[in-house]
Amino acid sequence: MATEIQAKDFGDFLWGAATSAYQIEGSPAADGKVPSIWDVFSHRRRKIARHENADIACDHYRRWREDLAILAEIGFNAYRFSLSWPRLILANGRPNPKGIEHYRKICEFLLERNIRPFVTLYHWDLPQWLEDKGGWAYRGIVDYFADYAAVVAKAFGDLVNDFIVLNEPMVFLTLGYLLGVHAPGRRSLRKFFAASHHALLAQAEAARALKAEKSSLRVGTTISATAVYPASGSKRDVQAAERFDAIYNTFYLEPVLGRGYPTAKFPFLRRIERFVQAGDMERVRFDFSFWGINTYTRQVVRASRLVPIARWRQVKNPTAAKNCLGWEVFPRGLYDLLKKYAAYPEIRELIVTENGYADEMTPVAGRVVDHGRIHYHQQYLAELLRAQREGVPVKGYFVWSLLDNFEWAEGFRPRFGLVYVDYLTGRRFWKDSAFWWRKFLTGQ
Ligand code: IFM
Repeated sequence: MATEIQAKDFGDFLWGAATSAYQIEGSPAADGKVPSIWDVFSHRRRKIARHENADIACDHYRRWREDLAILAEIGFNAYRFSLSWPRLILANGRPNPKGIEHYRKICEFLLERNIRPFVTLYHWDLPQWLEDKGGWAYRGIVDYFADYAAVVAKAFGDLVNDFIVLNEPMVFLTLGYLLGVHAPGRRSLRKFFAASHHALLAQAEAARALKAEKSSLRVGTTISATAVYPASGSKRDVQAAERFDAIYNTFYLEPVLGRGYPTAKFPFLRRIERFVQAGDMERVRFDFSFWGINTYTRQVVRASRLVPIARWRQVKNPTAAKNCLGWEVFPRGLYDLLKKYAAYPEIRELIVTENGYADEMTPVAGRVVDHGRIHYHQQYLAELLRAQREGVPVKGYFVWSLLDNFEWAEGFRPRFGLVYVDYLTGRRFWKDSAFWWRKFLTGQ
């Protein structure tokens, strides 16, 4: 039974919570920080629900001690957070000592409490000065990103052993460069394919730059993954599910493993080839220490001639449990994904770097009774354990998220945190799920 599992069943395991800089920090100009694409985009008209922005967000840049003390009290032994590139590198390309000092203090605080930092280099807050040169669609970004990674390795390599290069390339590239609903708000197939290829080149060069500075570092990266199932056994539906899988689950993985872009499953993706130069497919390869999997839901797809390019449509299950964003709760999907990725012989270690549940619950008499979230984690953990027992090398699980935060174009309404944040007063409240996690991890 899902409710009976215990942390010790998972053996020597990483238990963490995750956050990202732009979603929680606020203080957009503190200590010399330069603007990011999200600082700019969130202030454009009609881009973010209710005209919200993350200028203040959780005010975590100033309140980080309080927040990380909660993380420690819950009993996590790992913390995944992202570095803000525009806090660390100034517009003239020079490192910003104040930005470095800020994140060093965070790392020291974590290490003093035996919490292992997992540091993401890029969780979507590209410096605006680089977007002005073309952003990810500009090939020169590869060198800028590798230089940034070298600065990161020098600045933090003595404190941090686990780095994650990119967070969810599929998401920031499709939403930011194809559909225009995330920063930088571009809508162009050409830019999308160019940006996708450059992101993979940059990812591998950054990984090499980290290793060049300190070869013992563990360098991983994170992809978004959605278990996908055909709506029927018909050939057309099965092929639709394969196309979905190619773009959502393997496009940003297989080239890195040396298998090339998955164009056989989705021939339209061949359009990326015009951006591939001699030697590039060798350059995008990197032997990552671990692959991070961020997953929340599943998709069921049916073939549809009416939908251009993709030629599938999603089929919703009206009776399924869903989060407040309409994402189906489907724990079995985590098991299926872990098995799928473990089947690649090139992948040695998997970590669930994000998994969580969004609701809109608010405190009543100081208490947030978020039992939907507790149930979600229990069910997903049971599926993870099942995969682990069948030999999948999955070594950790990070809850998204420690705190309620800015959910990008959706603004602050969906709340993913174990800790409720009152955005008006800044007050933090432990939700019932935070107490559940403490009991699960520490027995207290
Ligand atoms: O909030 C995001 C996060 O930034 C990236 N992964 C998915 C989360 C929930 O949508």
